[in-house]
Amino acid sequence: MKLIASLTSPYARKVRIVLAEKKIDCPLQVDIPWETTSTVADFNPLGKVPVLIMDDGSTLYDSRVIVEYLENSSPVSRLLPQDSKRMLIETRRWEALADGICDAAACIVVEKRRPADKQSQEWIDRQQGKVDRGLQALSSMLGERQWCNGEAYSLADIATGCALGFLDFRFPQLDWRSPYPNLAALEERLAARPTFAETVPPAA
Ligand SMILES: N[C@@H](CCC(=O)N[C@@H](CS)C(=O)NCC(=O)O)C(=O)O
Repeated sequence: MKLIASLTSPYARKVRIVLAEKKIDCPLQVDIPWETTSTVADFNPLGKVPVLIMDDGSTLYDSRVIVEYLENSSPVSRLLPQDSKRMLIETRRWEALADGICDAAACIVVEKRRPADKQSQEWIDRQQGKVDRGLQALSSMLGERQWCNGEAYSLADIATGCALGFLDFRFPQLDWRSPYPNLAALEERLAARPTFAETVPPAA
């Protein structure tokens, strides 16, 4: 098995953390899909990372499918609730929300890379609204609990931590910690885990 990923992708970071938590050895092939030398489209027609290349040459994408596959492949460090369908679906909803915040944040990054006269402020504001409402929802869903969904660390925490880390990486000026101290405390707990510490995006 081999993972094709960029070191800055929050979706790839989620998969890398899941691999490390579950102690699954998987070499990493770094590929930056925006570069002309990228070969990721040979493995994923959408041209996006992460992609998991299986031993038989078949491929898995996107990150949610890869995570599901990994969770089903190894009983080590269960990251999805096993005994409650309701908790399982709620964990997936956390993941959808966290990934959706990353989708909106990535749209802003891409838009701001366009020449200034081609950028749409309306589009940027629309995406920013998703980020802002997403953070508000994460915070109110977390409340005073230690972990996102239930009493145990799960994929919900991993996805949320990767989204918060991506905001810090791409928008260091965005102060989400002051309005949402419960998310700040969660992020601190997550940052202390080796799997998070080892996958922090490199300085741009
Ligand atoms: N839903 C996908 C999102 C993947 C994604 O958007 N990856 C970005 C990197 S952060 C990418 O490869 N973008 C290249 C492109 O959109 O062409 C997942 O969860 O894997």
